[in-house]
Amino acid sequence: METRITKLLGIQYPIIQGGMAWVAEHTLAAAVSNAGGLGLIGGASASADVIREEIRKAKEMTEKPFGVNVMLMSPHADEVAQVIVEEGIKVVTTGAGNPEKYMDLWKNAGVKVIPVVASVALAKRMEKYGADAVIAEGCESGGHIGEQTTMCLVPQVADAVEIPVIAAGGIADGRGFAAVRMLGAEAAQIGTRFVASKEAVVHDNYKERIIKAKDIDSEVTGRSNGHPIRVLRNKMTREYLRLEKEGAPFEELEYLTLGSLRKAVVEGDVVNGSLMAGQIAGLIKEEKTCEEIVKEIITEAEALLGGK
Ligand code: TUI
Repeated sequence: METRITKLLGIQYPIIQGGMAWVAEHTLAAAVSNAGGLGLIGGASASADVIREEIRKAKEMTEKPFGVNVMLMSPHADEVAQVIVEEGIKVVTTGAGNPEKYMDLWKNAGVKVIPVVASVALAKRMEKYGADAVIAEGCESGGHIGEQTTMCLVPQVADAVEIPVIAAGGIADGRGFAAVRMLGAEAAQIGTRFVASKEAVVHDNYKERIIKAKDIDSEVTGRSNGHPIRVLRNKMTREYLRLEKEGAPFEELEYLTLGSLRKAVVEGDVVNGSLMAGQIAGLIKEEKTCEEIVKEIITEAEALLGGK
């Protein structure tokens, strides 16, 4: 299953792990890379020192390439951008913004830059600024999302740019993987499926909510204030959506979700915590190792694609 992405990144399978805040730490990143995909450390809002430590720990756990995701709304994004170069990281994905101001720094250091885009316009702009590939992320994804679905966004981005396209949002098995290959993607970025992996250092309560999730358990908070975040329904989302309807101030609402992601991931508070997860959570039925996840997706997709 060779594509321009496997060649660009020097990986065996065209599967990229999502750079999920609090979830994508060194253990998960190393496990995905060891399974033949590209693991990523999620920078989220962590300090540059924390990211440096995470990178060093991942290096001890894998010889394979792995990357760092820079969440561009982080107050520490400038320092994290620098740490990536200092630590010799060879691939960066970015999210929740436009990474133009870091392009020269990274390109000059030989870092492959792969921005997440939620529109054709940003994909074209990123290509012009020297991006090596783009991740077209549909609104089926967990966490901070754009407006368009994976089904509609991926083929339009694939038609609009020459660089390889990675699809994200709603992919958790070989069928989803094969589908996005048919839409023109040369790899898939997968998030939620890896949250429910054995190696993800995530509270068991969180994993269990993903495994028990039904198709209709996904909810989007923050649509009205321009900060849509996809999560699994719980007491927090009910409260959030009620406050949102009443026109509560943005700060109050923002605190309710972002402040509570840690509560869900680390403490296992699935009642008040923010259970960021994609719409595909309903498809995930058991915890598996990253190796099992990657192998099963590739085997199923190969059978479906028949050498395509
Ligand atoms: O970034 C994500 N997903 C995330 S980040 C996150 S943690 C967080 N912390 C504080 C504030 C907000 C979030 C949880 N989930 N996915 C990548 C992604 N990027 N999805 C959509 C976008 C995006 C949207 C608009 C990228 C660029 C963009 O426009 C940039 C511009 O300036 O035109």
